[in-house]
Amino acid sequence: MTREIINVQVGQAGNQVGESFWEILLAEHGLDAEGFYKGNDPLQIARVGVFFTEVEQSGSEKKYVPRSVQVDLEQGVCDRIRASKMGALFRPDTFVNGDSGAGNNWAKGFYTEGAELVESILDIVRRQSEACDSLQGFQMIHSLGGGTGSGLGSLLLSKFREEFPDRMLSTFSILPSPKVSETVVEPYNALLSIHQLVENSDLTMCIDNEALYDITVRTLHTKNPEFSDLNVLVSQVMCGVSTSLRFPGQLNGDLRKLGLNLIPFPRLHFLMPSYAPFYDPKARAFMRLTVPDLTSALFDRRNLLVACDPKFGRYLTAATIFRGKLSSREVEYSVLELQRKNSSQFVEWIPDNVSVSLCSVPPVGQQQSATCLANSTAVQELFKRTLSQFAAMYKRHAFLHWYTGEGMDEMEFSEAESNTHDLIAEYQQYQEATLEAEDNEEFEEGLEYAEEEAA
Ligand SMILES: Nc1nc2c(ncn2[C@@H]2O[C@H](COP(=O)(O)OP(=O)(O)OP(=O)(O)O)[C@@H](O)[C@H]2O)c(=O)[nH]1
Ligand SMILES: [Mg+2]
Repeated sequence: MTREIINVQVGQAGNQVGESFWEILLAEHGLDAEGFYKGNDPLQIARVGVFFTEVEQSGSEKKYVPRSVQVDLEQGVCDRIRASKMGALFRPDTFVNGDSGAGNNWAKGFYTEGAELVESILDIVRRQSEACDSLQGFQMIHSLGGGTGSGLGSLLLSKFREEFPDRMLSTFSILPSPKVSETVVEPYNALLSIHQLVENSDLTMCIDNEALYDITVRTLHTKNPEFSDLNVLVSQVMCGVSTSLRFPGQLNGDLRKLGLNLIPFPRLHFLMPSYAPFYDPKARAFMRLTVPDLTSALFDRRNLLVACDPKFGRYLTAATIFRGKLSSREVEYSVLELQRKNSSQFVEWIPDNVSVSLCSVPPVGQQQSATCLANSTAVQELFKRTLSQFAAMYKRHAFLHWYTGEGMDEMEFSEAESNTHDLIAEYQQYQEATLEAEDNEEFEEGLEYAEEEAA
């Protein structure tokens, strides 16, 4: 039986990243631009139903279309996708557009412009879920810096939670960076979204534009990266992350199992993806990575999609997936070795906290690759960065009238601020937690203190 996922892409970043994600997915599953299977490896097609719906065709050929909804509050991006070579593949009745945009305002996405579109989006989602054998959950692609992906995206998550309480909700959430965008209110939009994600998402893969920019400039030697350059990285990583969901295998085969292995505490579900190899296309011919090279790259900050240093935190859990014709024994050994040599970086109170899986199908055009999803306490750096940018403006109530003008209560800003404070404190507590009992008492007290502070 197929356990399906519904993809929902919201706003400009969501749709642009989604476009490259689906393009790679087609290639990996041997589908042509019209959705017909042209491959020759049964592994490619075995679990194609997780992300694609089979459509009846006259004749014997089967056609596969993405199970996806494309949402934006402006026309432009979706129109461009409709007109692109990918455009023909999405069902025309799965596009939902407004025309006024959310103008970088989270409140417009969540409370006003976006709220008007919610019912029509839910209608499509309901129809898609009814056509499923056994829906496992949702995947949302969106940015947190603008108004639509962040505001309407958050609203949609809360609606999914209400209507599908027992399905998994996962997000690929793109965090803003001043290196990539100059809009001043992005920290507001991002923090308001984080506040929602803490409650309404089960698994959030944090994709940080700051890190994407750095990798593109430093590793790929692209001088002035554009969104399309960054999105190639994001979609590679998304394909890596979803490998265990899309190909047959034992480990982490669905979103719930992935969540079970990675999330020790419900609020701490913000994962940092890393990927190897990122390469300069010009140098590609000379690349040949050994298994230990791949492994150490996964735990190297330069391969991480979040601009923070994992060395300053500790790994609660991690899931690695290696692709290509690799020896499973060698892969397991090399991950264990890495943990042994860096044992202080992995919390000792979760034994065996790094899982390893192997998929023999490599990414198209590559011999081998590896992806890691890490639940590391170092992710607090990302929240600290966003929080301090938020707090600087909020202290003076700058730009607040744009939000209250949409009917938003100022309280929501302070709630978002204190929720994020708590989140950072929780990561810090678990970073310092040890096996010993006396420390644990202090630890419990610390947590209680943090809770009282929050109340
Ligand atoms: N990586 C990446 N980031 C993007 C892309 N497009 C926009 N961003 C970032 O996303 C944030 C802006 O959000 P958008 O997705 O453009 O906004 P939106 O969701 O369409 O919302 P509004 O346009 O405000 O209604 C900024 O931080 C941008 O740097 C993209 O294609 N890729
Ligand atoms: Mg937009």
